[in-house]
Amino acid sequence: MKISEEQLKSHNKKESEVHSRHFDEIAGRLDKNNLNIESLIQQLEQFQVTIPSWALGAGGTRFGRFSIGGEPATLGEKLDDVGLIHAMNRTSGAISLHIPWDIPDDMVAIREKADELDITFDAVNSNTFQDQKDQEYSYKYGSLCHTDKKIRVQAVEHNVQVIRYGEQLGSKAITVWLADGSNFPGQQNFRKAFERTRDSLEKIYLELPSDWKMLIEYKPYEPNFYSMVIPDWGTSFLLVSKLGDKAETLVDLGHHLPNTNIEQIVATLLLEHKLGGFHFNDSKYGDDDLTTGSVKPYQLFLIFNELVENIDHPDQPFSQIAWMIDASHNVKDPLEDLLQSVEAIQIAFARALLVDREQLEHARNANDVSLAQEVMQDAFRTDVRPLVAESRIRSGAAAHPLKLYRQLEVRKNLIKERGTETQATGL
Ligand code: PSV
Ligand code: MN
Repeated sequence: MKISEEQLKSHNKKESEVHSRHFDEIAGRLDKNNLNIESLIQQLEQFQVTIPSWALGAGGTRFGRFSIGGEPATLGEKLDDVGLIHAMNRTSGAISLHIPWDIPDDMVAIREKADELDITFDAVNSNTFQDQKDQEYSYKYGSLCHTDKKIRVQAVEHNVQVIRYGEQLGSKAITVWLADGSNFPGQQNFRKAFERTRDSLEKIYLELPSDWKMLIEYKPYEPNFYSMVIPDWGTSFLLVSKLGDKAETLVDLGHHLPNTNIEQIVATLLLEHKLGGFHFNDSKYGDDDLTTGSVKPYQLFLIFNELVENIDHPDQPFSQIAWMIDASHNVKDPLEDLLQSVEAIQIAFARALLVDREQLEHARNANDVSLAQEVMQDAFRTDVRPLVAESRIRSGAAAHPLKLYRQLEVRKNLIKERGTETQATGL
């Protein structure tokens, strides 16, 4: 299924009266506060959020999975789905591939298709957390940290292969997430596991093309429950600092223990120029992989507040940060969920752009705690949806992507095209 320009235009025409009223209202208000609305909208127009290839089908838990129907069965169909999202929001012009779930069998055809849909390839992801059918050694007891050199070599070679696929696709980064760790006290020598991991990462790092980055994720638990080799941002930071300039930390919002101050982690990584990117999602308890902004929108805003405060820093360019979603959809239509996530991220960004930085600085210096809170919450409580919609309309997208998605009965069409039995690769 493709969404035509006529369909977008006719949707926007129907929405235009209500949209103009809402937009004029907020534009007038912001104008009075001396905010440059044009530059704000331009920043929103330029902002892109990458869609993960593994989040286009229904996810599952270890208790089962409920099929959604019309799921993309091939990488080509996954690109089509990202194309649909991008046509509706013009903010999702990139896909992040997970190898070996999404190995392109025909590289030329896949690149051509991506070009047609105006989609680029963001970071490629390696997978040493699952055993594959044709794999010689098992990752049951770890990969890059394994006690057995043969297994470490196999895992390093896999990561190098992922880089090679990425080069052919035009990617510029590899994201490494390790499930390595231990389930019981005494099982693993922490120091040796760390050293072996560092040595393996060094070998992968040496294979990076000169204009590439290596992004290293961290996660406190799961699938190992006693210890993880890279459990937190500090350990990731230690590794990326040892590796070199091309290595940076990736912050997956779900990879923190409850109540961790993620915005403070973001601030510290920005200070050290080591913030490589994000995996956006939301959670109540752990790595719940829920729709971004659905549970803790204020936290998302506070994260963007740190990012915007640093937006003009030459050593950590905002445009170089990898903005990616990492989510799983158990009860929602994945495409609806992704549209909602992207919009929540745009809303958080727009609100952060509204923060009166001068007044905030003044409040901080004067230790005026109440005023500092007022400044933050004034921005957070502003309904910026008309600004986000305006930026979409100007870039040729839909005023209300989710509304259009439903009006066009996209899922029904996908089921008609692909059937009810297809299953996308991923977890
Ligand atoms: C692990 O929980 C993770 O966040 C990593 O990014 C993986 O690549 C992805 O999820 C797999 O679903
Ligand atoms: Mn992740």
